Amino acid sequence: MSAKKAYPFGVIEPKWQKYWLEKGLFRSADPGEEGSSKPKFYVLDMFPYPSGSGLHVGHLEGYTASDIIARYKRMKGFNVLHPMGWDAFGLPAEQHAILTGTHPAITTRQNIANFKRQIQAMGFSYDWSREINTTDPAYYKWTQWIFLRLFEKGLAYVAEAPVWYCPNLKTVLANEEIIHTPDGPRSERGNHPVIRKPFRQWFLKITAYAEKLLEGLENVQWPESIKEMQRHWIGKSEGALIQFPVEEKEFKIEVFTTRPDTLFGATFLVLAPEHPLVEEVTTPENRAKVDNYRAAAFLKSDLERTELAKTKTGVWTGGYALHPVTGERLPIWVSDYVLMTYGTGAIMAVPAHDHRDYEFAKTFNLPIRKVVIPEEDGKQNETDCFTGEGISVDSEFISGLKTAEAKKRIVEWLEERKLGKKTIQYKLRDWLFSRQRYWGEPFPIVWKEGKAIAVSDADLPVLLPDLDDFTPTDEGIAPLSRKKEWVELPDGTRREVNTMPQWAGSCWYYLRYCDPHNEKLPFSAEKEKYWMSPHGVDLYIGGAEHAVLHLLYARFWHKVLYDIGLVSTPEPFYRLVNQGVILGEDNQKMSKSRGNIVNPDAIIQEYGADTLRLFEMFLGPLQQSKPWSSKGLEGPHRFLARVWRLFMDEDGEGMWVLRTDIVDEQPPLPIQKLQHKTVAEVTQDIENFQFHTAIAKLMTFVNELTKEKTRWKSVLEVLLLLLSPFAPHICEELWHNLGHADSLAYEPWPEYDPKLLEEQWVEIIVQINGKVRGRLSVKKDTDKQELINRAREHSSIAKWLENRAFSKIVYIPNKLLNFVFEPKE
Ligand code: ANZ
Repeated sequence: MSAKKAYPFGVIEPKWQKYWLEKGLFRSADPGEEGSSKPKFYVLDMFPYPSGSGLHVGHLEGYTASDIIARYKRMKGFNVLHPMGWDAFGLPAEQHAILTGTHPAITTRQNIANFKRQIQAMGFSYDWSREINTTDPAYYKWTQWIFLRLFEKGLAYVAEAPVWYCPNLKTVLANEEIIHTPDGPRSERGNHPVIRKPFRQWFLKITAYAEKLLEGLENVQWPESIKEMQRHWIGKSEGALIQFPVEEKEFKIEVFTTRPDTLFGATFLVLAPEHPLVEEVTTPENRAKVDNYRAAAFLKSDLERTELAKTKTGVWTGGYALHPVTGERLPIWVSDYVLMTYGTGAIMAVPAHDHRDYEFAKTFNLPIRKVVIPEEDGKQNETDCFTGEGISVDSEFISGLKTAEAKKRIVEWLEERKLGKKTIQYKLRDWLFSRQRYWGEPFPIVWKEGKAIAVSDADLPVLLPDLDDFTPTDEGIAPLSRKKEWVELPDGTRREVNTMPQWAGSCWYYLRYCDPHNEKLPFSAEKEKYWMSPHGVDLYIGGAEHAVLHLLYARFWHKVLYDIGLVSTPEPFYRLVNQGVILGEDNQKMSKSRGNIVNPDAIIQEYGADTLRLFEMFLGPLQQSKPWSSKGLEGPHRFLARVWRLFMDEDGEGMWVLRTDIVDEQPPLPIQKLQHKTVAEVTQDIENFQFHTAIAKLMTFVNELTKEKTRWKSVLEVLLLLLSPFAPHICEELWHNLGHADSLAYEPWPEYDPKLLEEQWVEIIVQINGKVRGRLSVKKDTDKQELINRAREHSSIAKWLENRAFSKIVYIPNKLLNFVFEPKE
């Protein structure tokens, strides 16, 4: 008997998939429906873009993890929302259409069918009655509707701006869609070179939410690295704006600095090449030089311009500014290391304390004046450029002050004389929200006499019309502009011809899952509140590559919806878990060109979905990157075959029958102990997303049981329940063979008796305002935060914690956790 065909997965798996689907077993109960009085748990996957190449093993890693949690939570007594859908607008379907002439809607439909087949073949417990598709007019109607809410609030506007344009893709791209490589800036999608070009575009005012987007990060359970990336992207800097009068002119140049305390070390000013005052300050003798320099700078990317290592370039304008305190003449230069898109586009250069200014001063022989010294002696003369904080020197009335105090004093002084003020700057830019492409949501906007007018809600959706030719034009004019009868309306208005970027549909899809068939609203308040309270989606699993794009955009839309009272929580996603990247067997990123992509269909054919699920989790810790190994499939497969043979035997004709030595008796104490230990450990591991170690413990359990002469039915049942979130098909089959009529999907998760465990297990009493509301069995010395998380997710405790802010948590190690709330008014 070959190990591969060691049990009949080819029969069992389709059979149970059909059973689950036909019974609608994983339909979650909406508020008011039977089952909705249970505590709820919303576990979300990042929905896929249905590409032509089908699912890859990386998708399956995250989806397997979320499915384990969904199945586990159901058994723990939760009403689980676990939906799936398709993020189906986007470039690849359109590129394919341009090449083959097939309408993107057709390709998309085929790809979705293929993805769905592959996902269902994995036995994931999705509630398919909630399936959504961002390209469905019944869905994008509401994407347009939400856009109109942003438009009404002044958060969507049109502006002419230099933006990234990709000549290959023939579209403009958002900052977030550009990657900076040693060969210059490139498009994230397709890796094509991109250039800067001025264009009339739609923008969303995400900058208005910079502070809220920062603050909200404090209240979510996300990996610190992702929070850091968002903080960095938002880029908050506290500093000052300082006015420098210009010699012989009426106007002043305003600079932004984070180090106003270094004002007395400023020896020249630098303007960005695009700065409007360059014209005004440049003297006739310097004009030609300055103009040439500006033209060259326009072609460079911001990253090229600001790179530290780069040799500094620049030109003198011939003009002078005056130091606001001393009145000293400071030459005004133009250099491309100063960006027009940040601060005021002008800086005071302090070469003794800023590296870039230092390089510039060295290159052009400009004076360097030291005005800050380190607090500790000794370090004093280590370098000519000291960027740290310290004590001000040679700085008139701020000399002798420490940096923080010096900043405060100088800003007060400038504010009193209206020469400057405190300010906060963000690196975040408004979100470029239009694309000159076909396959996206049309804007619900018409134009009249140069004015953008909202299409009324009653006229939504604005349907995407059919086209014969999807090719964008060289000038980046949207393909929809060719459809004259669509663009020109009888009342003389013209439709907006750009479409929304792919990110639009994924900004709110998790809300639509709460109420996917609502025809009157994007979702009802009641359903939104039921599924999203108290803190948003309970668990969101997906790739870390979405750290700033999707996860920032969705948070922004959510916060706008929160401000207009459409959603009940300030943040969309409470807990975020990133699965690690699965590399090819060669330890390289999987890609078509390397030929190291693994096709799940072939594996399911050969080993079955249960083996693939186990294997995906057994590769290593969920959050870590790890290489694929086809040889590794044998291990989990043999394990499942061993599980099978604990229950089943071949009869004389080669048919599988239930073993005759399974007994309905109390197992001996050592087996009981093993069982309770396994339950405790597997439970703890699942709670901590340590699926690989949970599987290892189940393997040990099975090995030990295989050694025994007797098969105790009660122990075998516990094994099936524990294994079922990982390998649901084989467990359903064996559960059924043991004589159960119903699926095990809603059987209570096995309990364990702490008395039967070694003494390192303790029972924690959980109190709410001093009243006992539940108990948690955990390993001794489990830390406080972990306990709080466990309590929040515990079926009988969770409801006491929902929607309430507690004032303190009393914790007595290994004994008690008491949540203390302010009394209700
Ligand atoms: C004087 C100074 C002295 C500065 C010093 C730094 C150190 P972050 O922290 O990134 O906000 N700056 C301001 N606007 C700029 C622009 N448009 N392009 C390039 N550089 C710009 O950096 C703020 C600092 O970056 C500002 O503070 C300014 O240089 C520079 F010892 O002003 B500083």
